[in-house]
Amino acid sequence: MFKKILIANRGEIAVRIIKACKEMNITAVAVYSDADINSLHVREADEAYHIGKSAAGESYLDYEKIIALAKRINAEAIHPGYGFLSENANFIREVEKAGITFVGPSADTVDLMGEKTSARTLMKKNNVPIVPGTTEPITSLEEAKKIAEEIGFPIMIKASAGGGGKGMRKVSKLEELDEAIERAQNESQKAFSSSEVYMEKFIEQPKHIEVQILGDKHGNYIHLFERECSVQRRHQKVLEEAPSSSIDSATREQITKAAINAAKACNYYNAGTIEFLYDNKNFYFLEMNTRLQVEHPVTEFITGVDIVKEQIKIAYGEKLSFTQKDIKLNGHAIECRIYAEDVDNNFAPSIGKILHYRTPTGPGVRVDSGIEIQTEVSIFYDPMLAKLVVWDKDRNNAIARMKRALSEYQIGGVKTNINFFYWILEHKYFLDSSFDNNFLENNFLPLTPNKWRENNNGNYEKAIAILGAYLIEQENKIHPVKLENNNLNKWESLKYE
Ligand code: MV4
Repeated sequence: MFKKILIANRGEIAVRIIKACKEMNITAVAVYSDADINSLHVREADEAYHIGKSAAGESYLDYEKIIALAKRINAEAIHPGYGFLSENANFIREVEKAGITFVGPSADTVDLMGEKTSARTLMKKNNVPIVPGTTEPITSLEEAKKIAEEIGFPIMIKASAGGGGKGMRKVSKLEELDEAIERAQNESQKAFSSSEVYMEKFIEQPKHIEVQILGDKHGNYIHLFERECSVQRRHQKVLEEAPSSSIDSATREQITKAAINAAKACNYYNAGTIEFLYDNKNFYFLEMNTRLQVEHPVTEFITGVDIVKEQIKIAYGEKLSFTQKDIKLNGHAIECRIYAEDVDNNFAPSIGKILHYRTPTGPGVRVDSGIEIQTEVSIFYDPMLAKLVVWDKDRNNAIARMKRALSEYQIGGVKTNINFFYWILEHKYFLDSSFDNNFLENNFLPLTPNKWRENNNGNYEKAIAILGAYLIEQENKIHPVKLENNNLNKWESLKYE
């Protein structure tokens, strides 16, 4: 097994990967920017190295610096987490050129799946249902008109190089098509340096259902069932669950089979996710995410598989140690993404220092946190602070458990969306699973007085904050994080005056 892995990320996912490394007896190496000098991932790692300024472009995205560091400290592998460099094929190529193992799929697979028309072509060939539309970029307006009329309006124009909701445009009638295509091409050129766009039929009120897969480097594949990810706002997921309560077991069998076909079609290895749109009748391939995803813990809860450890074993070249029939779907898991944001102010990011922090505990509760008391939540990175994940034997019990866990979550110093989750968890459409991808946009009106507001667990006594501040100050004194070797019990030498 690897002896040392560099984690090219920050926040909760860096912490998550560090924990997997420690359990596997692998030295976990953190990297950090100016803004993250005192952050949790640095404290938890075995070693931590400063890599640059707070802006991600000058630190977490600076892959030459990260690869040079990995070589200098003899890290044998790099785990990219999600975001940042995780789906950058050029990065993967450079990592491998340096003789370091990338914990993820091959650069060629990432390229292939990143190009949406080539992905659609491949899926169609391999019995994975795609959204009706073109599998080639649009080259002539005349042809585009003909195809659009065949598909039927409304249609969606999408950038070949886009994804995750970026570079999409809905067109409702033929007269709007010419201008929409030209605009989409211009926007795509600006955003992705490629003007290629293609067309899909617009799927009305779909759900977003995705399937987790694992493939090893020996051609073995398994799926870990699906996740329901329709509760989102502006393409940011807010709450995810596994399994989806919208599909029956026959559909589950088909969609997971399609996902395995998709993974095989692109010679996938490591952990990956195939996204589908589901309109309560059919499901359609949307795109493949060639990385570990934020919401992987709900899948871990219902299958008992540690996805991050599997990623590391696969990267090392091990065969999958289980087959499909070893994987059983057990119970129900829900994840709430805890963001530092002001729900009442159009979900604007809320920055500041964490003055009080107490996380939920108890049966079936998991908190993947990137923060602790005294963490400075800055403008430089995504405002997701933590993920609260619960498991119980069925959906109703999991919902009740999530509400209990939310009531225990105490965060002081920044505004959070904690209370907002009561609104979701008590909404009729959530409870009866009739929500779709527009659930929040269509139903949440922040200005009306809502019951969720009454759960006012965001404000804490200043005294508690001051005590917490004192304790962390003491820790800083005995454990300056600038030390490159973190491997000491920092609490042993703590002295109270
Ligand atoms: C669509 C669609 C309807 N029809 N494609 C948004 C994310 C990106 N991966 C694709 N997206 C969509 N593609 C067709 N042909 C609606 C969406 C969509 C959406 C999809 C999943 C979850 C949330 C969404 C929110 C808005 C739009």
